[in-house]
Amino acid sequence: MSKLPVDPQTLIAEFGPHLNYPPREGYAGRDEPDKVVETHCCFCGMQCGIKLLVKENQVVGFEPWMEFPFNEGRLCPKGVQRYLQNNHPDRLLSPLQRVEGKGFAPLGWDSALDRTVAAIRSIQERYGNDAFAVLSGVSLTNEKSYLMGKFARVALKTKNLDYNGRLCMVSAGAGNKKAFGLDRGSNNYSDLKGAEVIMICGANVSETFPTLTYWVWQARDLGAKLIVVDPRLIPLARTADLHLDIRPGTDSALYGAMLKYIVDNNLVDHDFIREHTSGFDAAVEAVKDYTLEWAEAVTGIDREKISQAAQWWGQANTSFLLHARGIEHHSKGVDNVLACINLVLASGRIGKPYCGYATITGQGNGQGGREHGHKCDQLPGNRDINNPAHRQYIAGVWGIEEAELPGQGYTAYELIEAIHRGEVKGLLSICFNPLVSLPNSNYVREALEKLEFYVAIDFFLNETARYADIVLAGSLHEEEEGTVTTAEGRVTRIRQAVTPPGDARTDTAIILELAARLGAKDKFSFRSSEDIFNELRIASKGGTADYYGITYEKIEKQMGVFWPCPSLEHPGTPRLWEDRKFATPDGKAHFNPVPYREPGEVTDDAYPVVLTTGRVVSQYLSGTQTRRIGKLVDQYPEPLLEIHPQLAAKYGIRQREIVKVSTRRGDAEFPANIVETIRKDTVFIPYHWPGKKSANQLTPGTLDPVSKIPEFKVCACRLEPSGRIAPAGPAAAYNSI
Ligand SMILES: Nc1nc2c(c(=O)[nH]1)N[C@H]1C(S)=C(S)[C@@H](COP(=O)(O)OP(=O)(O)OC[C@H]3O[C@@H](n4cnc5c(=O)[nH]c(N)nc54)[C@H](O)[C@@H]3O)O[C@H]1N2
Ligand SMILES: Nc1nc2c(c(=O)[nH]1)N[C@H]1C(S)=C(S)[C@@H](COP(=O)(O)OP(=O)(O)OC[C@H]3O[C@@H](n4cnc5c(=O)[nH]c(N)nc54)[C@H](O)[C@@H]3O)O[C@H]1N2
Ligand code: SF4
Ligand SMILES: [Mo]
Repeated sequence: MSKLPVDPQTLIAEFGPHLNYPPREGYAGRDEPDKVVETHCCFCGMQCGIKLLVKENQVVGFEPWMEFPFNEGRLCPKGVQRYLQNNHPDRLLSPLQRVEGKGFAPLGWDSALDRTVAAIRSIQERYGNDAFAVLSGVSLTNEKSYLMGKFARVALKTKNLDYNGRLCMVSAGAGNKKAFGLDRGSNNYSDLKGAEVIMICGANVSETFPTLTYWVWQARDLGAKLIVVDPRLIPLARTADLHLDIRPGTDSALYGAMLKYIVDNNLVDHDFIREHTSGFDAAVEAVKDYTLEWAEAVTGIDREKISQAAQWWGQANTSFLLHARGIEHHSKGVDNVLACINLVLASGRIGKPYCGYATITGQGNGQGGREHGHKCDQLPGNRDINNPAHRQYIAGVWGIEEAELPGQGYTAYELIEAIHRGEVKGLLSICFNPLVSLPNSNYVREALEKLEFYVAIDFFLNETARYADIVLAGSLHEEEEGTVTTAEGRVTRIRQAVTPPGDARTDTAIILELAARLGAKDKFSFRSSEDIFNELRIASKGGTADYYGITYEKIEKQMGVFWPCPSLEHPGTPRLWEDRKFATPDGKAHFNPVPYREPGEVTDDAYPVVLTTGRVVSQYLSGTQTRRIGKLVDQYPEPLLEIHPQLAAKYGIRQREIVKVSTRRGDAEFPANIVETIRKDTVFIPYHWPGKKSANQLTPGTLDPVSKIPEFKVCACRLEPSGRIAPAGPAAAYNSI
């Protein structure tokens, strides 16, 4: 054996016995990859840059991509495991058909597509075009999102198309459009660094957007004050200057009282308000009675903390306000968003260096996917399907008559209600697992059972697809070319690293083939993802989300381009509103009055405890992908009920005792995880699991009247200890944060 540079025993003593050094006899070491592909993580809206290592058309590993400007090589626990999906043994390698009583059997592509098209035709002939619905998802690229919108309206000719962003980004989208006329975070995240005050509302940043934490910490290192609004002492709140431990469902009361405080204490920017906004007086009038005492009673936050937060916010020279689903998943999600925006506008600190506001986009392409037309009320470029001029323009791009373009259809949960009523009889879903992710899952299951025909496109057999008649084996993020738009509004390139395994096909190939078989081949003659993107550019031209000046080449050259980018010469727009010209019809930013309303369901004697739901760092959404990755499962293998020691003591609940949680929808059992980091009147359950472990057996179908987002973040529940202690697993050691 050759002479070792360092004595192995010293190394083992220093680093422990896990160290594989010196190499085992005969160990060849890792092969060099055939290629290294610069692309992005497939999970959250940060879309961190990553390099995938490819050997023999399989993804075999990853390396950090240090040059990508947002994450500079940093990745979270999901990002470093994402590469394990391409070769996963559960991958769907061919289409499947359901064989009654026997599960699923493989099927050739021709038969699968023939059966699908015959079923669509039969349903549409008997019940009308709108009886066949589409549910799409925004883990899909911009190209596929655009394609799904066009496919539903032009090939299927149905109005009933909606997407999983309905459970995610729509409250923020509606609020942003009302206030600014455009739906995008105002600044890129490097502007966080120089903010004097950062207020983060209902966003568990360290667990849900871990790489964003870096930019917040940069600001803290430079002396910024950090205010966190969350019913739980989340990891970020532990290092905050102020943690506002809010009672779920009461955010608009807090922001209303803060607005009153800064107005009463003359801490607002009068010049900005006068010159660049409208509606200030009405917004102030709506909160005139929202005293600190009142706000304390409603929100459960000490009044001193509320006034301190308002003072810091009012006095700052630079600031950034961020929020996520904690304030948006409510029957007043849009109100909460508007109440935050009112605070930002009153401060005048927007559209300047280190002054910004943003909702933090959730899904991988939650930003681009909400702009290019697979929402029931929207056309590409974030155009309005009810606006005659917008309809005319898109009909022109698609080569159809305006009258042929369907109108507004049902939103995602309303579609489930329409299936119950018998109005919708058939469904195609892609990139969506509604049985796990929609509220009131027992009701959703009954709807799936009522469908005459259901076809799902996925690369894993998710829980909803188990109810499908046909499952079409689709592609993973790294198996197709395309673009996504990150939470910052930066359009980036997704590169194809490998082709889909086995007989699986790219999602695009599947949709194009279905369109052709439905008789619309002439409208779907794209030869590549870039072809689709080039049509999207034209379709978005002149819309608020204008991508016209963005090309694949420009994205490569600039390492991403921020929209709006209206012409080929335009460099893109990392920071919005620097010219103070807002995208509203009058060019001003709009304040909106936000009178306080109670949540859809409040506690009472029968259901005395507040239940809220959300995420953990190692699992992603409905869990279809991350529950298949061993290390992520080990980190948090099952859903636990987070409960404060005092509330646990009140019901005699012990650590890891199985607790029956009941709501008006149903009941479910979860082991208790007793933590001091949650309010004493609130319990929290993460929602990434299906069936009997699903938190959505408990959540209500109450929707925001404007955005139609479900109220995932607050309902009333009852707790009963079972007397049984759950066996200790790895989760026992995991104290949530
Ligand atoms: N690890 C991981 N990361 C993810 C995802 C994932 O599934 N797993 N999903 C991605 C997606 S699609 C999304 S949308 C984002 C979601 O990102 P977040 O919105 O950060 O995640 P949640 O856990 O849903 O909710 C955030 C926080 O809201 C708090 N909260 C609950 N009720 C209220 C309330 O009434 N008011 C306030 N102020 N706070 C409240 C909860 O305690 C929780 O800490 O994460 C993205 N990133
Ligand atoms: N109780 C509760 N419920 C919630 C939430 C909550 O906080 N609490 N959060 C809500 C939010 S914010 C969201 S975003 C939703 C998410 O809910 P879903 O969108 O239903 O969750 P996903 O797990 O992303 O399901 C997507 C499916 O798409 C597949 N998929 C992913 N990428 C691709 C692709 O490129 N091509 C194809 N063909 N398939 C793909 C995955 O394998 C998976 O089966 O859940 C919502 N539900
Ligand atoms: S922060 Fe989001 S995009 Fe980045 S590695 Fe983690 S899951 Fe992937
Ligand atoms: Mo989301």
